[in-house]
Amino acid sequence: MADKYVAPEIEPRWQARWEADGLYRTPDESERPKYYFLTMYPYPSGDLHTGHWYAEAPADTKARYMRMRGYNVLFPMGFDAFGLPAENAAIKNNIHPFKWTMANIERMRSQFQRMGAMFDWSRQVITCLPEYYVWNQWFFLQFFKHGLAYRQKAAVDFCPSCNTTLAREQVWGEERRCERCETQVVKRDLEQWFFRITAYAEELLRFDGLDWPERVITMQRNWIGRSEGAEIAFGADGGEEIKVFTTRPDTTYGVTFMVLAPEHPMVETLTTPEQQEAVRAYVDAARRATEIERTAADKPKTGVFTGASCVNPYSGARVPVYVGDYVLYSYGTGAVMGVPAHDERDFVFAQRYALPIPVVIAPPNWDGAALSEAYTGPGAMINSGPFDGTPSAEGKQAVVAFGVERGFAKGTITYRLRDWLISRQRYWGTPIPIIYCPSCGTVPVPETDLPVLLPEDSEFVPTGESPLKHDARFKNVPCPACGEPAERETDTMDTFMDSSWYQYRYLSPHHSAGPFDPAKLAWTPVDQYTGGIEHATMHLMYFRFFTKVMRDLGMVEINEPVTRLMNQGMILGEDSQKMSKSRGNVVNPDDYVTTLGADTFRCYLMFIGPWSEGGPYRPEGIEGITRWLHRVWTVAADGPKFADAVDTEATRALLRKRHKTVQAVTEDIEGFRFNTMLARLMEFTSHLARVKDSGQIDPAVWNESVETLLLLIAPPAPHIAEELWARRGKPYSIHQQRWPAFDAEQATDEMVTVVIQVNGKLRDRLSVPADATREQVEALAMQSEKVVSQVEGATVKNVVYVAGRLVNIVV
Ligand code: ANZ
Ligand code: ZN
Repeated sequence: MADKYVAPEIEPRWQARWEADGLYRTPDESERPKYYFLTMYPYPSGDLHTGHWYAEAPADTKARYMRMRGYNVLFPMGFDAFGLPAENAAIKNNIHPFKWTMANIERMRSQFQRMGAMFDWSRQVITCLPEYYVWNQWFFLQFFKHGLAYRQKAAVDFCPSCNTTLAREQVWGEERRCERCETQVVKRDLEQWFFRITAYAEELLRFDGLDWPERVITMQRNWIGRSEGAEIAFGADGGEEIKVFTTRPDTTYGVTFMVLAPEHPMVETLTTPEQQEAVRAYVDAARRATEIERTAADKPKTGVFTGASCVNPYSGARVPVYVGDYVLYSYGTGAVMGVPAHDERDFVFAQRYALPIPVVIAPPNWDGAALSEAYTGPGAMINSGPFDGTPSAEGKQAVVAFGVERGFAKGTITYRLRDWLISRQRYWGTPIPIIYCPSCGTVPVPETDLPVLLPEDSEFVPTGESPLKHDARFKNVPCPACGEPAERETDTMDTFMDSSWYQYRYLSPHHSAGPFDPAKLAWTPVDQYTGGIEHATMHLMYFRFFTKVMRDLGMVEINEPVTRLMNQGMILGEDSQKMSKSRGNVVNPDDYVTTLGADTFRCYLMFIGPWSEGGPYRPEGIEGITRWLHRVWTVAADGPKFADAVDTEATRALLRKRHKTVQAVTEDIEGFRFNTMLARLMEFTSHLARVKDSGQIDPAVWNESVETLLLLIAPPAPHIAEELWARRGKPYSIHQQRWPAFDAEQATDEMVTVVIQVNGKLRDRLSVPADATREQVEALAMQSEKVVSQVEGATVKNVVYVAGRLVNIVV
């Protein structure tokens, strides 16, 4: 009897060997086809937790499988090392963010290695190192040069008592109070840097050729929010024009009021002296609320009359102008024409302020009575001058064309997507490479002066203002253009910048002549990307945007960074809640790894349920996996003692089981169904265990079957597979072997025809698998329609069964 399966002894031994041999180094040149498998890199928060394992172990399994399928697989890993948590932890533990981050990275990398993941660590990327973030700065300069980076005032939260701006996390509660002094914050406009992602809105709506989850595509579509409609100009008092964006030009004859967003510049110019005070109070209050609060469906639609009016260019009607916070300044033109009969928000607004609600689109079977709610459907236009009788769908075009001809309307497309605000008033990020000079203005740092290093000795405790502002040595520099004293930009970049192009850095992580070596571009695009659904919009939008800009700058030739995307679900605590320290439901993977081993934990996580769905952790399930791996050991570590006689039936059955298993496991891994893959492997193992002791399996078939089992478990359980492979005297390494093939014909069940009789008379013939049990065949016979019609109402007295030949039902 071979010694027992002791994972904690086996696993570190193989890990050291793989590392020493560079088994997982990915060559750039290979005869094998390339396969770039990218999984979202983690934030170096300190410990590799179960969530990381849940994301990475199945990804590693798939990557290993692709390698065995004959691909040259690039499977890199790195750390998303800038960002707020490092600053917070640094403050709490009184340690520099750099030290804290690098120590965490060390620790997490060794945990990844202990997981048995086949990452090629020679390609590691750490975004907080100058050799990485220098290219963030370089990209920024290219964007700037091409008009894709610009500076503009944008609203940030500001505490009037502390006299400082606040990060979003520093604003508390519904009342939006400062976390330090509890004063209500206000919005303040700060000059901030933006990337012009809106220039790509239309292209970002196209997903041709992408194998992405429908859910992500929908989320991105909604995020971009394309609306077709028209811009219509209403002449206001004093000769100014109010432009509105509407998706329903067909309702224009039903406008009874106008609403401006509180931030709209015309609020100030239009408000009459009598309304001054009321309007100002309303605008101040509105500026304290967030967009989400302002546009919540259940929030009352409020407003204040400005005292001014404007004229509907279609009907000539004069309508009052309000300011109201359900209108957002950042969308469309920041002004809305109120059509209460056909828009829900306008309807409640009109009711509240007793404004008329004329119907201009006739609802079906409408009797002319006043509406009790807005009618938003289609219908014939009425009370609409020359358009009366026109169906609303047609009316949209006709009304716009009419206005275009007369110069007060134009067809437009509006997007919800906003430009990407990249400025952060934080220390732990990439400095923005810009210098402000009193005489030359905004001067980009010359490329030759990069990187602009993040000073290590700045005070980084957040004050709400950019910490670098208080670092005189950083801030005061000569202007690169004229040499006179100037000031650096002291904001740092959003960390989504780092992850927007990191997949290119893995190709040549230490390349110093550019963000990546163009000679390595054959790796792109990424063939498979995996990660959490929480990145469906921001990261995955910026990611696509970057590649499109890089294409337009002539750096790459692809249109999309990722061909195939897969989102895993989330692993929850035993209580089905998100794992968190405060809930006390956190599962520590290290505990399992040191006792049961990484293979067990990997397989267990994959066995919980479909990877795409996630689910709660169930500690009892881990025993099943433990038992299975011990059984694999018993089956494969040695033996059997082959008898002289060979049972050909049993041998044939094993062979068939082998082909069936290879086929099913292959299909399951392809489809990321790791749970059913493991179920098949368990079944196959049981089959092997069942027939092992007889010793009557043909030795060649036995050995082939056992070795097939090991090859199939090599991706999910790489250590035990390698160990047993070696014990069987097979050549190192199992991870360099080809994935086993199967013969579809041999994988299908052998069928036999069974005759079905009722009281000795032939009634039906059924084709059943040769290895079907008596119960299965009897059940099938009883379901046969021809049998049912004979047996109905009668009592079955006896069933005669001749295996593989006949069923006779006696009634
Ligand atoms: C008149 C009208 C009549 C409208 C009607 C709708 C129905 P989507 O589809 O989301 O693009 N709107 C325009 N700008 C706005 C802003 N800045 N803040 C809040 N609402 C705004 O919505 C477009 C519609 O939302 C526009 O069409 C406008 O109301 C409103 F029977 O114009 B509509
Ligand atoms: Zn200058």
